[in-house]
Amino acid sequence: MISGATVAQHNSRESCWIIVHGKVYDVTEFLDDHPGGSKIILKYAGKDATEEYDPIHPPDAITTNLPKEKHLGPVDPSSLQKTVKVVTSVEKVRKEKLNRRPLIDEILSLHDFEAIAKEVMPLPAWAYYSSAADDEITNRENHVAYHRVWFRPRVLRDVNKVDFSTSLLGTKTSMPIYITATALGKLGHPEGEKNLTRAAGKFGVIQMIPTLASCSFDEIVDAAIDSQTQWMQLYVNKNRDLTKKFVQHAESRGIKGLFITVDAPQLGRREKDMRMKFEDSGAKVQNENGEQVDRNQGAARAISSFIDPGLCWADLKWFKSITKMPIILKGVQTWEDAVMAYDHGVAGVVLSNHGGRQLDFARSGIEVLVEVVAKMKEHVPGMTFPNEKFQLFVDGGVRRATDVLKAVALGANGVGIGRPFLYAYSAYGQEGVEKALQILHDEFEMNMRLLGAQTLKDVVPAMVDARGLSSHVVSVPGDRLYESNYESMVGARIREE
Ligand code: 173
Repeated sequence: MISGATVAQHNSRESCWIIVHGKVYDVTEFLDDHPGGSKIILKYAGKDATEEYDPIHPPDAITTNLPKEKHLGPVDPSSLQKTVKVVTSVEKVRKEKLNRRPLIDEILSLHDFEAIAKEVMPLPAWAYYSSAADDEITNRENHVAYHRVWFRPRVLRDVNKVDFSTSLLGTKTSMPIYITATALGKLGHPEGEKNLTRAAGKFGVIQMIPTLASCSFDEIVDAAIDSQTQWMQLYVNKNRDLTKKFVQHAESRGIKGLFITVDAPQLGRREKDMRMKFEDSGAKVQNENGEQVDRNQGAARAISSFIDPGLCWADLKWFKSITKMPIILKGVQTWEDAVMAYDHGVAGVVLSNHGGRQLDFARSGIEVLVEVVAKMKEHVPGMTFPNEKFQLFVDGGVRRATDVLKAVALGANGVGIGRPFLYAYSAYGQEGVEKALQILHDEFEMNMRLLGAQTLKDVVPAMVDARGLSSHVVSVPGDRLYESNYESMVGARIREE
């Protein structure tokens, strides 16, 4: 057992020990190799770094990356000085607001979770989850695009019973939605992605596990019940051996779909998040010590440096040779690429712009869906949508079951929802995610009735008027709930002394 006092002596660049989950590690020689830079480790030199470490690393990152001889052993817990956490006034206000959250029964829509999460989440988590690329035009367009699709409901169709279950990549799901992949789940809640797994299991909904989850991949799979289906989102590593290991491990653990992200050869600039980082650490001290990595871009940039920008169509053959899982390309944004994906024999595409976090002025998934369906029908005469063999998914901006039903009417097999579930558990834990799924379930039931659809087969193109979808200049009533949650960007400001 190592005493806390001994650890505390190793508090410099010359000798740097840290404590993570009760174990002491000598990271002196690792400092310059740390993808997130040395400065952040040095902040915790001689101290317990667990709290900072947890959201941005899988639990085994330190044990696998550090040679055995640098694992110094357990720290004597009784020797650790109880660190008096300095609670900032911002933190105090946040905690106090947490006690004043509305009862979960008072939450009526996914927008409500966002409104509460914004108030009660740690600021860096809110900045990271809510931020998007550049001027966030695509981020907002993703939601607004659904306002350009209107319904043509049918009447007198006996909607006593309605059934909106379907099957996605061969798995039955209670609703035509799935929980899509989002990174760094523990920023918002200590249980991170497991909140999503457990709620998805209860509701018979599929969860896509992110490559850059805070929980380890196995922890997330272990949190699932037997009958539960999980997919995996893949960032392709420059080191293909590592990618192969990861993919084959996922397959051996029963993952039912491999979603390769193709819209992020480089991570987009999310200025709200970046500005938060400046304010957090003080712009004056940035880039001391000749840091290799630009920490200004936040943890996400640092941990994404392994992603291969050289990934290309020719690689798909290799992926097919290493796995039998269906392969889906996540982040297709034109009909040309959808047709190429089909010709390369993949099982589907996600029409997505990464929640507006990558290329600003990329079009919304729902708009791309319409052109993809039309051009695929030309490409393959007789092909119909939704199609079993080439599945179309859409994500981005979805807040209501009506949004999902519009996508289904236009030919989507299923729709991914990401941020709303993060907000749900950041505000209310697993119970929040369950409530969010229940809200969607209730919305589906009512809207199927109001549309005159007994099953999703009745939700056909004639049920929507999407003529205005590709016109980006239309005036529709504003969405007040959405807009009151949307946080306006602020420009550079003079620092207070
Ligand atoms: O959108 C993201 O933030 C994202 O996909 C990502 C990618 C790499 C590291 C962290 C997050």
